[in-house]
Amino acid sequence: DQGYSAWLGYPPLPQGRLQEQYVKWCGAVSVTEADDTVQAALAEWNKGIVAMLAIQVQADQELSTGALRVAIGTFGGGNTLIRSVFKEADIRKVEREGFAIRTSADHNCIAVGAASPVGVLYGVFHLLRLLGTLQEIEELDVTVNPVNGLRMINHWDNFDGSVERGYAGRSFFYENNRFTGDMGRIRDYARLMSSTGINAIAINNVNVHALETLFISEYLPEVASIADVFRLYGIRLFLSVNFAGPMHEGEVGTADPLDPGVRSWWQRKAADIYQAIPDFGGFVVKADSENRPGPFTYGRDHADGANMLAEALEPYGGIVIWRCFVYNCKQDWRDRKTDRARAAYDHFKPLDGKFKDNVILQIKNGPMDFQVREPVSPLFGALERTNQVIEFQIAQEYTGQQRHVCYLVPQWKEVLEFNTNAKGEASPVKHIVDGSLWGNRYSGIAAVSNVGNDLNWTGHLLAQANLYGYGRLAWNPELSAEEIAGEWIALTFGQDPTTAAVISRILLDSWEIYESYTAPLGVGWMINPEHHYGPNVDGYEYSQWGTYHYADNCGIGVDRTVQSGTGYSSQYIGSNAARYDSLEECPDELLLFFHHVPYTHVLHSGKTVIQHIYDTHFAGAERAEELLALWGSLQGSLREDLYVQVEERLQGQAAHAKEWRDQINTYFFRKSGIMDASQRTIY
Ligand code: BDP
Repeated sequence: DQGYSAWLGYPPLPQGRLQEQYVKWCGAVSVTEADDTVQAALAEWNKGIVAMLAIQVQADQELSTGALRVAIGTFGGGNTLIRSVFKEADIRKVEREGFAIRTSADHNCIAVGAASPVGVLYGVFHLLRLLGTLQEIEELDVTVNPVNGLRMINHWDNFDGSVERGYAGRSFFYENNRFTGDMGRIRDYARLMSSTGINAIAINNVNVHALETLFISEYLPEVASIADVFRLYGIRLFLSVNFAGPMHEGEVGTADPLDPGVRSWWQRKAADIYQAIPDFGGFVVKADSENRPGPFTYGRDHADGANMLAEALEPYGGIVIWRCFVYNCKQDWRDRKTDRARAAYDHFKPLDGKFKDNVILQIKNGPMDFQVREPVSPLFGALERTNQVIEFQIAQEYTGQQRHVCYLVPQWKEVLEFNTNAKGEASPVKHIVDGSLWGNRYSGIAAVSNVGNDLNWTGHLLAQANLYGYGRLAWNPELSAEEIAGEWIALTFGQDPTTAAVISRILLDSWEIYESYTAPLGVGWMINPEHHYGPNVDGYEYSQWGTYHYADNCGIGVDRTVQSGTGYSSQYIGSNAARYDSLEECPDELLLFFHHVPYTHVLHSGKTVIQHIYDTHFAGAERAEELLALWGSLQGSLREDLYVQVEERLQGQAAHAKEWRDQINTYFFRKSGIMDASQRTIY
């Protein structure tokens, strides 16, 4: 299996009281609806029960009336058990994608009821998860609704089969400019995603190349067949589109958003798409960014561009997801006043309130680009009248590329908890992206996928925890990183407590460890250009991408203060702006993001910047080695096929962490000429 079944492998549960309880209640199931999604839920239920409890599930009709059973269905679906267990008041609390589960002694059943078939499916996944994590089920009484409306995955898959920033093999959607037609795999993928609560997937790269512009015309039938599979699992399909689409197909000589020919071209496309895919989600657009076409070419702004597409999709209920990753990638590195970090805010803040209400702006979590440490994007809090989703990157482009373990849920949690001050004290990012702070029509979370056609989906088996964790967090940001890790471990590896403790520790320490041996104190980058893997302190220092550390013999860091720097700190609100702007108050982990300081500057930790660099890099490499030892303690207690693949990755990580340590320490020793206080060897 090699990890193919991921967290839906349903490892057998240990004998004991709970397992007996499950056998007692779960031996029979009552389902009356033929709906495909309800049937998918039933199939999942049967699969899970057979595997976890080693019993066959009897169908309802074969039972005597008093026997215990699980009843699954929509409130209006005609299942008498569902209708008798849930009263009007219960039903009112369940939203379109939510569900209720109640153990009813009176009716001898556990009822999983929902307003819609997909709610039923989510409810079944929930109940299976309760079993897989050994929870009591005799007194269940819960109503669960997703916190975020849009829970989206963005694929960066190309039609040629490559995956931009993909670290888990090639695409399973395309190969060689054709659709793979591997519906089995696509269905398994949809199941996995749906089990975490994902309800939207964009299947092609935001960088849309010439042939991919044909996804909305010539290739619509193939796209539609993927949408058919997604639909079973409550997932709406989205496509990334090329803003210059009308020109690519040669029918219109311009892509000017205000040109009537362009507008009607997109309207015709929308009509064709909805003919083939009635529940098509909409478009994802990367415009005027990294050489992609966009409205700037025509002197139009991004509201003009987005609204034109929104108008085309509006009659069908479609939405435009317009990315805010817009910056000048050809800036002059000698000019310390230009600052890529400012770009998203500078471009989009002035457009607040100008977008149609089926446009959503998609904002990367930080102002730069998915670094191991960045402040939260100041656009969160700045847009009061605009739908917005946050964009995370599950793919570990800058966090070890799925060769290093880096559990990102703690990072995402930190971002979601960040208080923007937008509406006083309690204005965390999570309440902006769930739509509650400003009362947005659309809101939610999107993230760049980390999957490919590797048998285990994510290359590094432990990177599955990020995929799982992302979905769970998008469903409910209140879950803790520990809880999510615990679930994933139990569902993947089974119930052994020692295994759980070891893997949980590896996951929860991994972000901090990765951060400690890579770029220090929030400055970011220091990686090899283009492929972005491995240390290269000056790799981007003298290029045009706007990603600098400004290290010289006296000091390091980017001055983003108002007085002497780029003024970026002023894009934050109130105390956040003041804290980041102040050398004294700026948190250590972001010091070099906001300030240029001498190597002898003393941190809140009491260490100088240079000693911090040395210490964290020695400790980080050592801790990477310990991860391997920790994993080694599980040999024999884990399935061999799973054990060996992680062992191999952790060996690579331990060696590579030393390379990082040595390059970074050497670089700064030579630049600064300052000895390590502990006199360790630095080359
Ligand atoms: C950067 C990637 C690049 C993407 C870009 C984006 O390096 O490949 O195209 O983001 O988000 O992180 O559009």
